[in-house]
Amino acid sequence: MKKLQTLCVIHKHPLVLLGMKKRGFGVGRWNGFGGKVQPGETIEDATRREVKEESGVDVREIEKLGIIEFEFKGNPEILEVHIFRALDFYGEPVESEEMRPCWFAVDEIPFAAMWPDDIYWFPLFFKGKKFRGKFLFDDAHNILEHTIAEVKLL
Ligand code: 8OG
Repeated sequence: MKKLQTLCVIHKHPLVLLGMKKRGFGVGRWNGFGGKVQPGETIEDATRREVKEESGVDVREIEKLGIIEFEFKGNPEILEVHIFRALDFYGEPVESEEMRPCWFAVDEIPFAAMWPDDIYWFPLFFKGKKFRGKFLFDDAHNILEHTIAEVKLL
């Protein structure tokens, strides 16, 4: 079974807006903003809605740069995460119940406090490359297997 998820990273060079996840899946990690796609919603609309709910800002133009599938050993569910870049936003970031936003320099991304796959694809993301990948994790969120490749089309 596949579950669609969105993830949006706001990249206002040389800074990136990340949020500290305060609860739920990925708690204690810095990440972009995103979540589940609701029935009847496009992936792009879900991305904009989640960014607004979690960070307080509006993103209009978003570009899909990646699709990554995540699997956890022993769990049949596959998370298909659609990863977007926003080069601009409107409003001021504010802390929500789910996320505490903070700006980071692109060369000071806190990979040690992020999902372990992020270090594999953020470099492609920053170059504006499109990519596809798959990661298999164990229960402790160690990467057991992975593929990541630049693609022309998503
Ligand atoms: O709604 P929920 O809290 O479940 O959203 C989870 C968010 O986390 C969603 O934006 C997708 C994102 N996400 C994963 N796995 C990974 C991952 O391995 N790396 C990153 N950077 N984000 C992930 O679900």
